[in-house]
Amino acid sequence: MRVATRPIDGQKPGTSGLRKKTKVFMAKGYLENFIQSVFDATGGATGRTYVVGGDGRYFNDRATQTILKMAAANGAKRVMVGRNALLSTPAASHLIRLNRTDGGIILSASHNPGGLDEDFGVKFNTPNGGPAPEAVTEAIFARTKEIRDYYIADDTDLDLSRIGTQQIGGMEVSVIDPVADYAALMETLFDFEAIRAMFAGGFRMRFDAMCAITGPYAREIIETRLGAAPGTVVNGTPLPDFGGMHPDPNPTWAHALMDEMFGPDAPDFGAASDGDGDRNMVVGRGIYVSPSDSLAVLAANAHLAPGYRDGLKGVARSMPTSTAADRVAEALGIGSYETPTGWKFFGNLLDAGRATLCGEESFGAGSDHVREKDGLWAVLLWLNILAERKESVAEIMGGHWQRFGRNYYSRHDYEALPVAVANAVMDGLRAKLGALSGQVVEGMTVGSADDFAYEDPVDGSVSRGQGLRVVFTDGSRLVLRLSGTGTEGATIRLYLERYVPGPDGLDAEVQEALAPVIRAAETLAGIRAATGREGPDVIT
Ligand code: G16
Repeated sequence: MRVATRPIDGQKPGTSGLRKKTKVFMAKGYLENFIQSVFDATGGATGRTYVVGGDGRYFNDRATQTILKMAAANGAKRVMVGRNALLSTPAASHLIRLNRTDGGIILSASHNPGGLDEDFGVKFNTPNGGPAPEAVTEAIFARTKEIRDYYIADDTDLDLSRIGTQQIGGMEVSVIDPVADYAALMETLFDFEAIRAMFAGGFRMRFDAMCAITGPYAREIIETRLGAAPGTVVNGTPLPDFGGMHPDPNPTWAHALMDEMFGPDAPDFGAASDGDGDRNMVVGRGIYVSPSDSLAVLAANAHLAPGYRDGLKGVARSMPTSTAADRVAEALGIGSYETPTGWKFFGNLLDAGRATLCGEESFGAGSDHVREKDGLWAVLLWLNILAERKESVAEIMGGHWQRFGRNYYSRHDYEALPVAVANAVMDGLRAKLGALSGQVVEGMTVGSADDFAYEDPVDGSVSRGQGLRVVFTDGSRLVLRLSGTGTEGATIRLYLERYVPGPDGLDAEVQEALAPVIRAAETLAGIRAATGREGPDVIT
């Protein structure tokens, strides 16, 4: 059935797909316009195969039914969908690759809260399993501005709770177990035997799935296959509103896990993951591991896991992520890459075999096993490393800093600001950048300052305006950028880094160690002065 429609403003994908309030997505034609634009901008759906699934948030089920009907009406051959329309983002990426489909549609607003009054999102992934690169998202956006009609099958809903194959308008729909293929992939990468032995020896862990998609995956892999005690996984049932939680694994939102890990009788290891399962937070007993440090430790120790025994080809990080991983890459004699924020920028490096591991300060890490960041993968690699090294998280971190020095690191978020205020802060600092070099701020000399631009070393594409950075001659850095994933007002992210080579000064409190850089940021950018805020809403 052909339905006449009109372009809807603002369907521009951000850092990771199109994210809006759920009610916006539920409005007449909104989802339909975007999905039709995805098909149109990628050469049409005729004869094609796709993977479809999402993180189970409110509207996930109904949106999936709409997408299936639209794929059928657009002539797609086959769609694979997770049971009850559930798939974690990394599992979807794996299925796209495993089944060589023409791409996938992932329904998620990631770590943003879910519910009728919260957030929803749609992301298109290309046949390599990764988020569509900028050229593709631009083409989709261009199409949303000229769309005149969409196609949708006039069928009844499918029963997505039933594993097996069904037909809709001549298209085959395969409902599959969302966990099985992903769990099998993890078994090829990690030494399950060694991790099982560690759990059998009394190792205790807490995994907080935050009522989001990773629950079923973590229960199957960590409790059933690896033998962790029942109850290791908490908040393990995905709920449409994530139980009212903000499924963002950081010390602010995963505070229950933090309290337990810093409390009496803490387990040996704690971890949490986000709404769609691609983010992770790792905590040891009494020690929080920053995502930037986690990437560096994973890079330094990955060879201890069977999947990475032959070493790494290179390590990539997003620009605002601390440079800790670069120091490891240098020691290993492998390439290191600095990309803009957004997992889509890692795809070419992974496809070209230049990088094996990638990571971001925003609680994302992953490898070339899929083309998304992968929360559970990171947790399993940590478990494999702990099983091999037989040291605590604190001992591993201490040893790492002794060897490489420590990059003290933190991110300060100022959320839901009026867009004009946030833009004024950015414009103010941007205007100063050219004259900063050589200036002394808070006792530190500015070595360089610029608005980050990236030239992709594989396809030569250039992405400009990716974040304002001020680098001091002692290696300290501050970076300012606007979030591309929020749905309300603007969020300023201030990234702060200070390097201490050691052997002394490696055990300071993070915010204290960063104090001069925090002060320099306020002197240069004046965020508090401009916003009237007393401090950040979230500190990671
Ligand atoms: C997405 C992207 C990440 C990015 C993060 C934060 O993660 O995939 O690459 O680092 O957003 O982006 P921003 O700073 O623009 O808000 P996710 O987990 O939300 O898909």
